[in-house]
Amino acid sequence: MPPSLNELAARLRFCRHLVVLTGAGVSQESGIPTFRDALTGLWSQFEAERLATPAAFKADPALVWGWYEWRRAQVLACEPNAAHVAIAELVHRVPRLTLITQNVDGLHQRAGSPEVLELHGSLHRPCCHACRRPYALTGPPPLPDEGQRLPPPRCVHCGGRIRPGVVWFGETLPANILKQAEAAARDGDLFLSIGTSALVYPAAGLPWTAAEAGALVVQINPDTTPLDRLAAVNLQGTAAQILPELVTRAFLKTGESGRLP
Ligand code: BJW
Ligand code: ZN
Repeated sequence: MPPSLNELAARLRFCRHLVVLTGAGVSQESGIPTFRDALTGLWSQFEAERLATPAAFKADPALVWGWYEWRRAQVLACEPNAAHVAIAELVHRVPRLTLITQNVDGLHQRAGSPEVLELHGSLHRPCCHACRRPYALTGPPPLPDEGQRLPPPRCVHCGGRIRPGVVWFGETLPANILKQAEAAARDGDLFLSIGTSALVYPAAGLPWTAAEAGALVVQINPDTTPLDRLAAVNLQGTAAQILPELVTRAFLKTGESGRLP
């Protein structure tokens, strides 16, 4: 029988190394559409999966840059939600926490999580597509109209096109960050997979690595995913509903954790 929420809270209270993997679902309640939600408005003629490729950028850089600038403006207009805040709170409650995200929105950091392994980069750190040098953004973008093409700026060093600092399909993940995420998955005793469709590799392999190494894998998602058959516990619901309740039951209701700051 899967453990109840109270038993899971007890596992959380006494865990040694908590590993949290998040996906787009954790930001959904901040008003940011998930990656596999249909695009809306003027973007609805495109699929996110087709825009997030080096081939799309090569074919139509202004379309892809316009889409990312629109998304960056959207993210900057949103706030972290109760799920981001609960995760940030956990760093003070467990002996060791590794937070791994596939998200590029920066909301974990804005909620106060001090260290975040960003597997797929960040909307806020564009770089040159040719020489990879970082490009300094000069403040929030003017909100482009939905569907608006914007020519990407040029690199001051080599004249190459500036691109979003994210990892597209077919590109490799930052090796050092992936290595740290894989090491954490092998070491953790409790692994929470939150708000991810668990379809995109290598991130989707991390819970499998964790389970193989003996961690208890818990999933929080309102929908089904390929992880349903791996996770020892599937908490069906939204991240902002479930996480604060879990943290409260683990650390705040009993008052017996002994780990309060
Ligand atoms: C809620 C909720 C709420 C809703 N609360 N939940 C092995 C096997 C097969 C293929 C491959 C493989 N290894 C590599 C590949 C190829 C490819 C891949 O995985 N393809 C699959 C689609 C099959 N991977 C790659 O290309 C990666 N590179 C790589 O492996 O390099 C080496 C290599 C290259 C080529 C061949 C072989 C090896 C790179 C992957 C980069 C992914 N990049 C993107 C775009 C980032 C920039 C951007 O944002 O635009 O990252 S794609 C997109 O998917 C984005 C996301 O981070 C990522 C994951 O999506 P996520 O977060 O799971 O979101 P959704 O929308 O899918 O799901 C949301 C979930 O939330 C849903 O389940 C909802 O139910 C739930 N939810 N509301 C909680 N309130
Ligand atoms: Zn350059």
